[in-house]
Amino acid sequence: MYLKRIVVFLCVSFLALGSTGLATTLEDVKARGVLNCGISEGVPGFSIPDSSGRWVGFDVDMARAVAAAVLKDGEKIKFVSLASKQKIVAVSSGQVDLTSRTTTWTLKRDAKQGVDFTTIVFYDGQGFMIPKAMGVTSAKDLDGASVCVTAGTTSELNVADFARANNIKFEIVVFDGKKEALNAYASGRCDVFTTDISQLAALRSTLAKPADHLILPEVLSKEPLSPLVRHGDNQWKDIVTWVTNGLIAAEEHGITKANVLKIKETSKNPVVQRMLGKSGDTGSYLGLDKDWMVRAIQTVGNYGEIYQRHFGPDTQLNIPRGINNLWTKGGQHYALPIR
Ligand SMILES: N[C@@H](CCC(=O)N[C@@H](CS)C(=O)NCC(=O)O)C(=O)O
Repeated sequence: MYLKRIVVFLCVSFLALGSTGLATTLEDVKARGVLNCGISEGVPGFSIPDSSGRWVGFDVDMARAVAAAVLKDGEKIKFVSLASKQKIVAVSSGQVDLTSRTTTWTLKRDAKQGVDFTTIVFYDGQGFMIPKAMGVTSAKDLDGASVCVTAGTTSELNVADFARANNIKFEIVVFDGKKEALNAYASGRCDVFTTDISQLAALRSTLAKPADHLILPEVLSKEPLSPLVRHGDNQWKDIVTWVTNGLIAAEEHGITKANVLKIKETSKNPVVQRMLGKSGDTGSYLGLDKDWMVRAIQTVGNYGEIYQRHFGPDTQLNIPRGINNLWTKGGQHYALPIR
């Protein structure tokens, strides 16, 4: 009798756990039918709601590619706006399935904070923005300046390192969110605003008179930005890694949003055939179907198309590809082999 009760108890507990905590992220996302993605508080170019409230931007497209590969629809995403200090814990706690939000890959975050990084999608570096009227042309001339910065960022740590290394003193003023930090700078509370240089360009464009502000030439740090996932679910990490890597591979092979279906049918290149599911079954290694990469590319285009759409010369930001170009064109992006 007792034994029977114990068996029933164990079975019920096991089933309960199975439906709550034991499912993999892939299973959870498929069952939910929606990808939960942590995103910024709004940075032009990277992620910002458009006039109809739909999120658009470079980081948004990286996440839509994952939704297209996994859920067969790049629109099946719920974006959760996160302040910088929330971005790690939102992933480690399972509040979101991934974060695609200007997050720098660092040792401590990777090893100690319950998250894993995937693909470096943007190589950035930290910089300083000042009002032109200050008349300063180098960060080393900023001794005694007050610096506005957002809490929970690498920016907060790097600015202190920079002061120490250059034997200068800053008054570092830390704000809970980016909005507060930027407003404080705009209203003259601080002499300097600091964050990743691409974000400085993006946020400068939102100020009342962008031309009155200067981004100083110094690059304080390396900020390799990557989508992140919860530590401990290797299959999910692989999915996000290989979808984002696949967008870079697509650019290497000249596969675009417009030509992907044609290339799938006509290409004789075995590498391309494997990537697009024409031969082999690379999707099955990830728990996905054969067309995982075709859908990702159809939805957002290749890496270069995404970059052009949000940072290219036709955009307000116009951030040169530079280090974010393909390795074959002098940049850092080098796709891993899909085989
Ligand atoms: N890459 C840095 C900083 C990135 C970052 O998120 N910066 C702040 C300050 S500008 C921010 O909140 N950005 C975007 C936003 O959510 O509005 C990091 O990973 O800590």
